Amino acid sequence: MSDLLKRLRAGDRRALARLLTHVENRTPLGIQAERDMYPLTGRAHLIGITGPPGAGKSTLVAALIREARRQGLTVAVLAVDPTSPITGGAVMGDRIRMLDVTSDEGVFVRSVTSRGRCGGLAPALCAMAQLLDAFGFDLIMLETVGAGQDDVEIARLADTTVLVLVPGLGDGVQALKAGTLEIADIFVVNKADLPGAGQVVRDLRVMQRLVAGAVEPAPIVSTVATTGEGIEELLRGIVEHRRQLEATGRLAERAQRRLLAEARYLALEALEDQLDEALGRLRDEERAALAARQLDPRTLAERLIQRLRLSLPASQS
Ligand SMILES: Nc1nc2c(ncn2[C@@H]2O[C@H](COP(=O)(O)OP(=O)(O)O)[C@@H](O)[C@H]2O)c(=O)[nH]1
Ligand SMILES: [Mg+2]
Repeated sequence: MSDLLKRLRAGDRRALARLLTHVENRTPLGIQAERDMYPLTGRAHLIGITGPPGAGKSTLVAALIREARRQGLTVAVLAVDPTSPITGGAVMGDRIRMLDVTSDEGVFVRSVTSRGRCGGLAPALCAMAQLLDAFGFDLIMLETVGAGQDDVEIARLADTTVLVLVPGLGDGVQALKAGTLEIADIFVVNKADLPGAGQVVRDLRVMQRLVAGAVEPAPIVSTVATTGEGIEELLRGIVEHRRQLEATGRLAERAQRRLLAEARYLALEALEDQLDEALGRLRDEERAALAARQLDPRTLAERLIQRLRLSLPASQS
């Protein structure tokens, strides 16, 4: 076992930070770390925090960290800001410094910049979250800017998805895409100190009545992230959501769906790589035959499939 991995298992945070980079970049050592630590995962509560830019997500995360620490829970944060990864990370860093928890072993914050090949967040984030889970953090918060696809991915990744809304969102709640509302396990109406917050809450309630079916409407929590108002209630709601998932067996169901999706994604990625490779090795005669209408694409596709070397890229052993 590599030295880094030994240190990780011994609870060394610097080893954790370095291995997270390996996992993010999917180096052989990162892949090895994922495999090695996998049996230790499945304990942490994964919490997705999403919503439009400027809604106060980072401030909210900082406030949640403070509350969680007060309750003796350890917290790791992965902050993703696709529009501005660097400043996004820096802003989060500022908030954390503000908290004065940089020397607190129970808090770990990291910004994530890399994206999967298909533009998706999930592969890197999922693997990084797993490493943090194995390391033993109680709560893992994933902060992402609400940008359509990312929201949905986060919801798939998280046990509990918190959608942060604020007053003054143009057309308000109506402007949100239907899919965005559906992913929320908990709604937060942040900046409750500003005019219009009450209206957002009322709009949400109306919306929930309209779509209400068998499902219980998601709780709505008003917060002022800058002062900490409503944060205790929010954390209580988050913890309660997971407790309910566990009690009804839906937690295991979600986890299984997530892990299958991850396996599918990894297999698909490897297949794509090898398919591209096989296409690159295409013989000149075949290219010519294709153009001359002597070889049809379907037959070529069959040949390509036969030429695939069906295995995942090897990890360091
Ligand atoms: N008035 C008010 N401002 C807030 C509140 N929460 C956050 N802000 C401010 O909103 C701005 C954006 O916050 P930030 O956490 O960076 O938003 P993010 O882009 O969603 O992460 C900052 O200037 C915060 O100080 C709140 O509850 N009330
Ligand atoms: Mg932010």
